[in-house]
Amino acid sequence: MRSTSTPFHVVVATDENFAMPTAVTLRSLFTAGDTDAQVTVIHDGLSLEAVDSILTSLPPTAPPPTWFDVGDFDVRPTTASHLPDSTYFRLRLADAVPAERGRILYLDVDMLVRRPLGALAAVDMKDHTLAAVQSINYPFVATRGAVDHWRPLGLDPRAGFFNAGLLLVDLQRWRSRQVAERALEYLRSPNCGKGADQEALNVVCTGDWLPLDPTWNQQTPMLDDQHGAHLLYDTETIEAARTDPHIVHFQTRPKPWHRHCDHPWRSEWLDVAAQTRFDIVTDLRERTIADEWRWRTRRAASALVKGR
Ligand SMILES: [Mn+2]
Repeated sequence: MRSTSTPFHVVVATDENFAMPTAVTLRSLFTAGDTDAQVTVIHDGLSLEAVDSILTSLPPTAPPPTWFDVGDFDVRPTTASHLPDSTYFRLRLADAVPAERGRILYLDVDMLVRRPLGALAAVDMKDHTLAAVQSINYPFVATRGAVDHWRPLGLDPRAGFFNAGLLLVDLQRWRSRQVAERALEYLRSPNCGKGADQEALNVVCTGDWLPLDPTWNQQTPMLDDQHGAHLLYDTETIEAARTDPHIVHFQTRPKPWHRHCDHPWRSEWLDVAAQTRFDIVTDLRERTIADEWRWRTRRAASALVKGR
């Protein structure tokens, strides 16, 4: 059962560039059945236009989200990262919601919610700070690229490593264990690898997270048989997460808003996108034309340089 009678609280983090996918993720959340979900959007100064576009992309009956501006929250990890700065905003999630909230669900904005989240909201977290889905790419702490300095950090190499795209968070434990502060400290330490805040959260919460069924965070590598999902789950569990996931995570590029995306759940994402204020179909068409021109220009330039 839910620990409180208040509606489920969902937190997302975004910036101006991700306004459109944010609208799609939130629209999918309400469409999938969580019509009374409380939403907090963490951002770094969205334009009024972006805020308005996200707001008007939601069903008219949806409770309006609250907006939390991280201000000059400046995370400078010691290692260069391929990820957008907004990935670090999730570390502010406990500041962004009212103190009385027991638990919240953090979602990446490259996710498509397909089922109501009530069962997730009610999960018995068994005194863990987080519940999350184990990473398929980096299933264990000692997997190359997960926590490369696990030995000096004194971590169990065989401990699981989670994907941080979906986090069910016990806020009281998150605060009392100073998860955000310690994650920031790790990000600035020489041991920090390229895994950004996902790595930091795994280091800080190692052994302190409850593994969830993969249907709650269908990671892209689950879609084929070459990526080790079979080392973690039985065939039935994998099949269910593949064919009817509760949440799809468009984890890798191209994202569904990029051209050349052949992800099997893209068309469903586009269906939801079509219900938002963002004209993604026109956008994709224009981008296709722009890319075509860039390609032609590059080819012409390289022909000149190489003389052929
Ligand atoms: Mn993601």
